[in-house]
Amino acid sequence: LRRSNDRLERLLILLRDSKRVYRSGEELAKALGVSRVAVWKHVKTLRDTGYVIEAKPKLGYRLLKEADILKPTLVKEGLRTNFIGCEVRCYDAVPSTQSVVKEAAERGFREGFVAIAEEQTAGRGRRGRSWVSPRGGLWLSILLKPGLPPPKLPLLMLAAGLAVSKAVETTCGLKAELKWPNDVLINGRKVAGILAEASVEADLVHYVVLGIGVNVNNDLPVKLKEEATTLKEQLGSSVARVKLVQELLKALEDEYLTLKRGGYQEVLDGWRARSSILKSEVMVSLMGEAYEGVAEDVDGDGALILRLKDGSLKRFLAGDVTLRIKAKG
Ligand code: BT5
Repeated sequence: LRRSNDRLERLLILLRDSKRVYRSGEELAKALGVSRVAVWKHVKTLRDTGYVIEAKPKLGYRLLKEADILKPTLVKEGLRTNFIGCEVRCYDAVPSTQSVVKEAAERGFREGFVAIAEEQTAGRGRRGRSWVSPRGGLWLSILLKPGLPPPKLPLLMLAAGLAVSKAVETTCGLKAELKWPNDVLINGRKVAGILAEASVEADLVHYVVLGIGVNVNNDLPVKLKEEATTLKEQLGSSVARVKLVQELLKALEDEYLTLKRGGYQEVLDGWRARSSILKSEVMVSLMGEAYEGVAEDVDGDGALILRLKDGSLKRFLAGDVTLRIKAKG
């Protein structure tokens, strides 16, 4: 099965490379080391997954329209990173890519390993919340071994949000804002969420499993329609997830390397520039308590600094922020 999958992906790359020019069955068969009948079978499989491939007697095959499936070779082809995505595995359906990567981490996988799923049956948010992950979205987890001091770990979440926002902008031309600590919003609605789960022992961070979920071409349940959105909805047309994931991994690697060399302020400045909450009136909820005030800033550890009504400052390392009214000035 694995070999036949490899051939399928190689066939796709060949068809893509020929940029709408016909490639003869014979040529393709030779390049793949299979029979012409096998080529035809692979073409049929690709068509079944949504690719539009024209077949003409005497001329051969040509690719007219891409399907939007995520496969390791397709993701890696043209990926501009050095180590994030060094190994990519794509799954049809898993409970959560977080668990896949956690298991890989325990088995000694290298930093940069990425697991992507077309669908998650038990996607996770923070603090036991669930993350709706139907087909058409981008659900992935990345294994990182940041070697950061544990107090700096929250910065990783901010860096990831920043990377998502940049990738969305590059790929779709949409402005995506950041809401502390882990939301990416378009026009005030959540388009992506981030989850960082660290394995920490004493003062040592063994590894971090960084989970990113982006609503791309997927549908959303009615109960989420008001608070959430998808790139497709915002753009009015489908988005190529392969391109998006490539841009995302590249942007993430850039931010990550900046953090690792101590460029905390650089990442924070990038985050501030895209923040939707700074200088606005917000409510922060944490463990059943609600605090109202103005979101003053994020500090060097990525904590949120809230100016309370009485003028005092309160620092939050976790919590959920609701935007109230935009403060004037
Ligand atoms: C998050 O949690 O925003 C983190 C989401 C991380 C998801 C990725 S997907 C790949 C990896 N594998 C996983 O299992 N998880 C990660 P939080 O801030 O707690 O937000 C959760 C809340 O967002 C839910 O309670 C819903 O209100 C809302 N929500 C759920 N699914 C959503 C979706 N697809 N889009 C927008 N909002 C959603």
